[in-house]
Amino acid sequence: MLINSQPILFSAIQPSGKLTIGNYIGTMRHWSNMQNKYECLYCIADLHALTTINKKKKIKNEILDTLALYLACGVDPNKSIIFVQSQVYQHSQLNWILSCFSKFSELSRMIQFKVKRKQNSAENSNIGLFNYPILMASDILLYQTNFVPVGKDQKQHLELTCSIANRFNLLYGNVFTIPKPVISQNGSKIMSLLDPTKKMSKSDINKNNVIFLLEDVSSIFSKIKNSITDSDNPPKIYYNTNKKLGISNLLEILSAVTNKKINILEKELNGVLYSEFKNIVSDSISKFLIKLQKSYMIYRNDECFLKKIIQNGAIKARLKSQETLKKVYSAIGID
Ligand code: AQP
Repeated sequence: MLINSQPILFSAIQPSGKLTIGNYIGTMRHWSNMQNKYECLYCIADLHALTTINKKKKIKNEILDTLALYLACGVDPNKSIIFVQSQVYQHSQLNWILSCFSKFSELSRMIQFKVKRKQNSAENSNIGLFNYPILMASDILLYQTNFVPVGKDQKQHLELTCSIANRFNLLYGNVFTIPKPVISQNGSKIMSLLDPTKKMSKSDINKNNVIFLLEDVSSIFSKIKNSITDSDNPPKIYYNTNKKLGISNLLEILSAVTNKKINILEKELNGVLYSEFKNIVSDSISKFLIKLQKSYMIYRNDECFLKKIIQNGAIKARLKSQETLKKVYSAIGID
């Protein structure tokens, strides 16, 4: 049973490839606990994924993989609404309306658009990539969301969501709730293993940069062994994202998979060599992934159950989002 008096929390991940430990640490690891404090909506953002995926590939399987991972991370369909974005047409409807309240100049400033455009070459960049933040604003605003747990990379998009909502509200009254980001102090931006100046991303062409949640654990040791640290002599393990990017990144990952605070880890790792530190990190990631993957497999093997969750989630999400869409239509006079 959903308790409607709780604040509303919305979070989503694109099924644009295999989910990474960055996705987990930045958002998913918080989802299970959040169900006790909020009315949660967990969305699989397949429309967003269309901006970057290979268009010849069908993402049906990725959607089911993503859902099974949500469940393995402790999302409970009896407590939360879990749904697939494309099955709730209200998202596309509001997307168009909000695009008429968004400015070209503000979208052009979005860092993620600039980064992805570089990766895709100008002629391969589609308009969806540019409009991505408006669809994200629609996702959030449709549910009168109070809180949005995100990684640091999405902060700018959330600020834009608030600007669009405020602009709309200023004209038409309080149609939309203004959402707040929930960005945790640690782990909100897990970096690439071979280049700790850039974010770990599921679409990275170099798979050695990334730890995937469903990858064979036998590859973890070599990925972590080759990860970039520093040449400090004597080697020292402490958290400092200005001076020690690589070490700090590994500490954030270790902290998330062991549930130990970074300052405790720093003490435990005092005097430890980098090679030994990397062994500890690899070992802890592997243990964590083996447990997660075991639970994932149980859910993933039951497609009937997964499809039922998607069906039920869509019904609930449509009902909820329709209330806001109705308000919006009425505000602009197209009801
Ligand atoms: N490296 C990361 N560290 C912390 N949080 C991260 N997130 C993504 N990467 C990291 C957070 O995960 C949520 C869902 O992300 P998404 O898949 O919807 O979009 P994204 O941010 O574009 O993620 P990727 O992995 O980089 O995907 P691709 O490669 O497809 O673009 C978000 O809350 C995000 O902050």
